[in-house]
Amino acid sequence: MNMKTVVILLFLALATVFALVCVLLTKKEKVTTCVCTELPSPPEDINGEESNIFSDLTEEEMAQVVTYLKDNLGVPLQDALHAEPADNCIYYLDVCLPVKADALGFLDHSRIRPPRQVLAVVFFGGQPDPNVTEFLVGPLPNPTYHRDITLRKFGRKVPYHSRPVTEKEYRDIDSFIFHELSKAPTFLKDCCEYPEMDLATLTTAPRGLESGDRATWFVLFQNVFGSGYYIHPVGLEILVDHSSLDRSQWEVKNVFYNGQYYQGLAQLEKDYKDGRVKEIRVKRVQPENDFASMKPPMPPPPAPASPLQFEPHGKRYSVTGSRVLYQSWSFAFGMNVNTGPRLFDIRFGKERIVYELSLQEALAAYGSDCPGGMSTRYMDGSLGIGKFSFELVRGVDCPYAATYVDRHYLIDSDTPRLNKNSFCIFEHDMGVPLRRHFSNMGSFYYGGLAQYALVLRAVSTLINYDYVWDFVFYQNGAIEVKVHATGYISSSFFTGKGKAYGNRVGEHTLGTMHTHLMNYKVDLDIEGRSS
Ligand SMILES: *[C@@H]1O[C@H](CO)[C@@H](O)[C@H](O)[C@H]1NC(C)=O
Ligand SMILES: [Cu+2]
Repeated sequence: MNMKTVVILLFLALATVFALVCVLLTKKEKVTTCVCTELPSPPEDINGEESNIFSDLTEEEMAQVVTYLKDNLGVPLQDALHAEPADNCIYYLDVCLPVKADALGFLDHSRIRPPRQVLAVVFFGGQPDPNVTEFLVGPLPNPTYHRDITLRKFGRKVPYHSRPVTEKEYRDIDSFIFHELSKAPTFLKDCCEYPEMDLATLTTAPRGLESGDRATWFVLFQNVFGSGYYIHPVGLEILVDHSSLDRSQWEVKNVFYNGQYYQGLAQLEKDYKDGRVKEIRVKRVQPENDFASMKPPMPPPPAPASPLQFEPHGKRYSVTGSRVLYQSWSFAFGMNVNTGPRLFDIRFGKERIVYELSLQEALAAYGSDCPGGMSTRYMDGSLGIGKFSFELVRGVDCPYAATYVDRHYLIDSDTPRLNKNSFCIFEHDMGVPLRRHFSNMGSFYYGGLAQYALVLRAVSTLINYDYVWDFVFYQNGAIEVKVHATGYISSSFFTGKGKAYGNRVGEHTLGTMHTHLMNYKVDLDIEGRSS
């Protein structure tokens, strides 16, 4: 089959959105990151730089809040890294930005600096009526209060079954699935050369169709070392009900293999032995014929080095903490562990033109003739667009000379983790003039302006996909927001009937039809806040 069809690099020149033709215009103050009113009078801090009211939490701040919560919630808190569903644990922390009026009061009207506060999301699994609670914790650096803001924010209790799946729960589900596989040894030996073949599971979402459900289709793939296993499905999919807080009560609700459903793996084994399963033998992929490999099949021929841009007089922008200055531009930037990159207080010249410009969600909806694929509607904000924003490779992910910035996050664990060099900032020649005119009518003249722009970039790897998030600042006052999607496609097993749902990209692989939707919040404040 054709290599090109398989590969992987989807240059979906998606969603090139100019901020001035915005996706979403939020002029109302109703939308706030979290509820931070009714504050005790905060100590005035005159030392911090202006923009740091928008800064992400530092590693030290996260540690302070973890310690505070452990000492003050009055219940034992397990580390989410090891917590069972029936334990209490901190799920994640994020800075709780001040409401806009307080932020502007401070920035524009020399009012008091809003206190630095934290949103702490806690899973209370260790009580008769488990729930998810959101606390406002403050003020940093030495927290003295925590307030339950759940009811005010959501208007109801947040049900425990709706909580996101932690890394620990994924590991436990995996052990559960591999234990279940031992119920179909003959079938798995014949279809998939298992256990010689290394199998891996892939989650899907949503985890049910109605409130209360917590059951996920896991799709099995051949795990090839150094390869995107997303395009090596073996045909087996398993619906696991992991709603019980007692792991020994988890159940296989359904099994799908090559177009047929079975009640469980023991049933599949029995039906197979009785000759009622149409099995397709999937061969173990060898490294030399692995169409999913990122390794070139042969070393590239020697070639002169590729062009590089250089900055003859050094950088023409500066990055101080979370604030970037570039020509007439100034903005603060950060990363929400769930929703991804966020920018605040974007000024052009002396004026603030955007209060907030932030990614909110990336959604991908799939079609397939296999249950995992056909039910998949990923909402990546629930997986962690910021959490999965990993290290950028100098000279590939961003220009060689870019400035790289680290981010810490705290989710699924009590220990802050470091995503090194996960933002990059660079000024670049855009390769096309901003404007030009050559005249030979009436008189001869030429006027042109070379175009350079400043780019803030992060890349999130959400399972198979890699989304390149760009925020581009042009000399003429335009802001461009764009995303490139690359990485691997998502796939289903090719059952013979799959062509209505995508393209056959491998002997057993159906590249499934899908659509992407990215949602940004843009709060424009051009010429003041009222028009
Ligand atoms: C959730 O559990 C916490 C901890 O026990 C409790 O303080 C809170 O009131 C509960 N929330 C609701 C809405 O029941
Ligand atoms: Cu896609």
